[in-house]
Amino acid sequence: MTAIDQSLPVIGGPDLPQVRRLVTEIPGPRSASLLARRSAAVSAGVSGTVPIFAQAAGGGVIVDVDGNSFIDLGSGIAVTTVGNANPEVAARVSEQAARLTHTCFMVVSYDGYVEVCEQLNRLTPGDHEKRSALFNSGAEAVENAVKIARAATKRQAVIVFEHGYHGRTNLTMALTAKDMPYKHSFGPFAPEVYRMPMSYPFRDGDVSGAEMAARATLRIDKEVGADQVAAIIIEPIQGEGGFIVPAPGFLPAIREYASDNGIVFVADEIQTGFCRTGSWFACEHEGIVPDLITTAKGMAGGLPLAAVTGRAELMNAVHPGGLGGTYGGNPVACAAALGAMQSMEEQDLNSRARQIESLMLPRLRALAAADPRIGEIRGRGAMLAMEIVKAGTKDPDSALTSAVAKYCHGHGVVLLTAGTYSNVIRFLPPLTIPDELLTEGLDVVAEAFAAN
Ligand code: PLZ
Repeated sequence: MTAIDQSLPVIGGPDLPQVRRLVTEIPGPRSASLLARRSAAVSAGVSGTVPIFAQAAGGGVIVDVDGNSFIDLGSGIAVTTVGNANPEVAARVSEQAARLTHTCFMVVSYDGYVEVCEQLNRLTPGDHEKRSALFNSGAEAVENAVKIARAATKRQAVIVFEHGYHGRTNLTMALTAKDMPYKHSFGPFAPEVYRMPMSYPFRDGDVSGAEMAARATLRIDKEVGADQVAAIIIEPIQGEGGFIVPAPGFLPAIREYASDNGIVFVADEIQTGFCRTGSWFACEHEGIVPDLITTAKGMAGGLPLAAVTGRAELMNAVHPGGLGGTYGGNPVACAAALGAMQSMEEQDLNSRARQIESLMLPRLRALAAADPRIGEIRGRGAMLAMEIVKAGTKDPDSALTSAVAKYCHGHGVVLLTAGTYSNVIRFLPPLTIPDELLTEGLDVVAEAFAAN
């Protein structure tokens, strides 16, 4: 059962046939049998979205162990931006794995770590002097951003926003807004975390970004005290919260408030970063230069790697030895990141993300115009979403949302949902997906609405 079936693709990447093709019911017999083993071996606390097991993936498809080929509109939650099994990533990973797999950067240094930091310092917004530190997961990067901000400011309070998502560790659960499934029954949570109102144009009515920012900063002044605040952490476009793009002016006003009050402004670009929104970082759309930026996901083409990058004086304010971890910046993950960044630059994936936006938006807007249950289309680049409501209202319809996703999963499309109210369908295709597959994926989404 564990042996790879040689009649199915054993090499993924862009050469896989770029087709949607179902050859069994979903799940097929091999996936069904692996699902049974999964539930007998894996904690029930770890859930699954699409009931298949993957065999190979690349371009814009995921092939399962029964030979079904799915259109991938999720990129493993915004990770395989450069395509699954990207050839440059795979080549560098195998070269690195054959040379050395680990020394622990805190014990013996290696060049890949330094080169990734150089690239991060170069690519992130702002031309000030920067430093970076590498970690394993997005949550770990966010935790370390808080450590750095606290050490640098000698303050403790951390400001986050409604609908925000920052991870599943104890501190990052405290930073995350949503109870189910992320926080429920896992408290107590870390103290000194304060949640402020977020600009959510679809639900705010006619309130400008500046007004929403003033609501938040007045509350910081009154409830926390600006001079107590170490960091303000915000996703420039909220990911798990439902691809909420704040009203223009909101982010710049929060950024300015942070500067005026000696608060470290942290942009969590773990989901939005690395070409996803049509620029290297989503902050750039409003000309924001963060003090610290957290990155992960798309940066390393599928290998676990995360980073904090920021002003040298903040990053260097931590005592020597204060940051680290056994695996942070593992050489194989760094090799993958260098391959991924090379692909992004060589293939100009920022332009590709903008092309994907112009291909998808008219189609999504036409669907919304014809169906009152689609309340809003929003997002940027290859990070687009539809918010699903009961027709004629703004009441979230999570049942319809999951029915649409389920229909897509049964018809050869990997589709993800999101949102505080679990009523957002989100599109995060790999930027290597061919146009025809993207269009076909949207055809299936349209069928899903018609069938529900
Ligand atoms: N910050 C903005 O999007 C991860 C979480 C999926 P890790 N988002 C996907 C899930 O259900 O666990 C994320 C993010 C933002 C931080 C994180 C955390 O990154 O690598 O999952 O720890």
